Amino acid sequence: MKNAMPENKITCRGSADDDFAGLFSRFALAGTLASAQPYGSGHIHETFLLKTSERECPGYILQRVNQHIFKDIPRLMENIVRVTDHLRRKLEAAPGADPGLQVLTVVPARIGLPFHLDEHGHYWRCYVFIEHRGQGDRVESPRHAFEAGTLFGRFISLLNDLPGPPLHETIPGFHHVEFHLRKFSEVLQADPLRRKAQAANEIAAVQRRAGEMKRILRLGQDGRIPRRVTHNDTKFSNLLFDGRGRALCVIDLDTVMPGYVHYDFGDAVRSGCNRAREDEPELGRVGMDIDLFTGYARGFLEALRGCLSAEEIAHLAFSAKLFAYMVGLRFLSDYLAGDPYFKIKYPGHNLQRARVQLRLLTDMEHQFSSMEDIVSRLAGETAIC
Ligand code: ADP
Ligand code: GN1
Ligand code: MG
Repeated sequence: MKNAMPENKITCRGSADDDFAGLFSRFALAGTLASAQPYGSGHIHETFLLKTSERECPGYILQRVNQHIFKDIPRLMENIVRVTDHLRRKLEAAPGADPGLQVLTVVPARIGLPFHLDEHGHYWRCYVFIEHRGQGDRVESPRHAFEAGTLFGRFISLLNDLPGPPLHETIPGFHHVEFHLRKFSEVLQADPLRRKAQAANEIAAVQRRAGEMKRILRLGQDGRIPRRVTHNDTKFSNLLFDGRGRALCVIDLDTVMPGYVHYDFGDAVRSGCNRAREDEPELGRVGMDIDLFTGYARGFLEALRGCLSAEEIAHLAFSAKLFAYMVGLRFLSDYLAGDPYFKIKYPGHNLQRARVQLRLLTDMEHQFSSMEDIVSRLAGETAIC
């Protein structure tokens, strides 16, 4: 793991014009604004750490929410308020829990809404900054992977009884592989920047596997696996860790909505069990660490003991391949389209990210029977319903 550092100064768009003092005054914040700095390495929003002059006041995370990706921010924030309220209520009743550190706290705007809409039409939101010592960008031990699995598994289990209507779908088709394949075909056809030739191998790798990747979609369509409330962006960097390496809090709740358990298992494995970074330049270093996989699977299955069906468990190992594939496909489409979606730091960044995912997928294919054995052994150690 590495400490959370302000990394995205280069890609921070539009921040120079933002009036942080004005924004600070719009939210129900305690203290006096001392500084505002770009923060974190997320690919989607413009994120800032706000510090106050008073020692006793916490820091805050202020985000300009990406409106190109999230089309209905009031509904998105409605989801987040429902989810964080529910998690907080559950944790308040749990002995030894610390909801202030373990759940995101949304700070409302002074007019009472959970966001602020500025005069330029930008949506802003604010969270209490959670003190942490590390993020899951690099996972160094099976113990950390276990911690991550426990937290993401517990997230699903705590939200199993979320009352009320289904959450809003904040990005339609977010994990619908056919939808992503259609977008890919369109951009390939148009090839607006004439980038197709540089990505010929990756394009072929995606096309070759398109059929087999529809498995989870079909299981869902046939009603063989249940819809649950899932996080849907279980990249390890969306976990905060404390100084003792314990996973504290799940962050980045924009995509919490109905999904399959496979989404949270698969995305976490492809992000956290890779020996290399998501944009590793040296492809020879990319590969899935089977010990990290085992650690993650153990934590996840233990946290969901008694909750998952045999059918769900049977496809967990496959979901890791699906997410290496689908995230690779999305990076590749974004590269071909001219990088409108994921923030980049250099022109071929998304192509390199796609290469890493596809290399990881190939390595998972080699290790697949071991992955299946591990999941079935660990699941056998936990009761299933
Ligand atoms: P993105 O969708 O762009 O990844 P995130 O919501 O994940 O946006 O936030 C970006 C980064 O900001 C995170 O990776 C983390 O470093 C930091 N962050 C977000 N919320 C908090 C919080 N409440 N406390 C501490 N750090 C946070
Ligand atoms: C984005 O928001 P962030 O940086 O945690 C993306 C995920 C991708 C990931 C790849 C809303 O995650 O789906 O898997 O990048 N989030 C969204 O790094 O598209
Ligand atoms: Mg994030």
